[in-house]
Amino acid sequence: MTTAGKVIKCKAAVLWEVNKPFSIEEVEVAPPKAKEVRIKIVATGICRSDDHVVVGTLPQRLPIILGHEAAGIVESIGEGVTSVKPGDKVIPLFTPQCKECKVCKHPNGNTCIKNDLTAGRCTLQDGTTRFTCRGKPIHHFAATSTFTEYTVTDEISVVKIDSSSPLEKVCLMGCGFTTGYGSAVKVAKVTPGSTCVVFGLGGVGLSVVIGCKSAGASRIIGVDINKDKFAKAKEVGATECINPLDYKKPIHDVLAEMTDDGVDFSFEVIGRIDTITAALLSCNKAYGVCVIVGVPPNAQNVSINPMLLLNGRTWKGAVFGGFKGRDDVPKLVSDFINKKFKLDPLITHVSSLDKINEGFEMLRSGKSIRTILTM
Ligand code: PAD
Ligand code: ZN
Repeated sequence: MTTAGKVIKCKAAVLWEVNKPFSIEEVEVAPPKAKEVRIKIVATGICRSDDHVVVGTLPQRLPIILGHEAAGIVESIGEGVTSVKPGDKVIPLFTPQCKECKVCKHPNGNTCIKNDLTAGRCTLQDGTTRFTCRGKPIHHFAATSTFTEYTVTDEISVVKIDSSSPLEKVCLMGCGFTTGYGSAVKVAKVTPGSTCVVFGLGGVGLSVVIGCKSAGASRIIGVDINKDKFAKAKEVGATECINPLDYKKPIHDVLAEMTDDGVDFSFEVIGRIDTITAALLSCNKAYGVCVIVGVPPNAQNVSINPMLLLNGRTWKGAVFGGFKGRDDVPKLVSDFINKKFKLDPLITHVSSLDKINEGFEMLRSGKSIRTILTM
């Protein structure tokens, strides 16, 4: 029996209030309108950005269905959709690609003006939601909302991937892997033989390490206050790891001594003001490149002496590794299928949507890298 054109009742994890657990609810998912796609989610990862919303540092409109790192299969399409069809394997994109705006048309821009991260409407492009629970409309997160068995996205926020893709792994291409890997290879443009430092060795930081290694960096230093992350970091390519808590000196001074005056490329993959500053100070003042990847707490500023840049440093930031979702994600998935890199080391736990709260607890306690929830 086809579900196309009908409301689908399914299970979803709803966040009703900040700092409260998710509640597993039956939700109604309306059919896709014109230029929209309804997707059966197969697997979704838990990313720290979801947790930023739960704890209130990334404010969104509530109630909401979070989740933005997923893979699934198209269930039905709205009028005028041409890039995907029912049955296609797809990845929802929290950074859309309309292909028409000034940013999409620029070779180096990826934050399409239609992205909802800056707009913060927590709806689809038409300004309304497709989710209802207990008679109330439920908001969308970053136009993806993947902690649900079915979701609806705009066509600009979804991309078809190879039909042989293992969805329970390539879901990481929807955020963590792509963000980290691209921050190294596309944003920083890490060079062969260079020295890199990565602050924060979670799912995104480890993906930066993988990117640095594949770009040919000869020295990759991991920095984390949780030494339990070091073994995995070395497994994916870190040549050494240090814990700032083991030193009396500021960590950028320790790194300056270790690297003869600063690294070529530094990455902040935590989302803290103090480590954003430390990462900037850790790269060489004449030619170092520092990339901000971590999402900092809302409305907090970094104060720096402009002299830190005047000598020649470059300071950049990017979402989604600077990649254009609809152009680049299918290529990354093919690279994965062709064994250019591994995703398995990032996946420490596989669980079900019902266990979402335990999954978030493991992220907060530092016990997991990525937990994948399968539907
Ligand atoms: P995670 O929580 O798995 O990893 C963060 C790591 O940082 C952990 O290993 C912590 O132990 C470590 N850490 C915490 N505090 C410190 C400290 N003071 N000094 C050193 N290490 C510390 O998170 P994640 O890997 O899922 O995400 C990392 C950040 O990247 C987070 O802010 C998230 O919101 C952001 C992100 N940005 C994008 C983007 O597009 N720019 C995409 C996805 C995630
Ligand atoms: Zn994410």
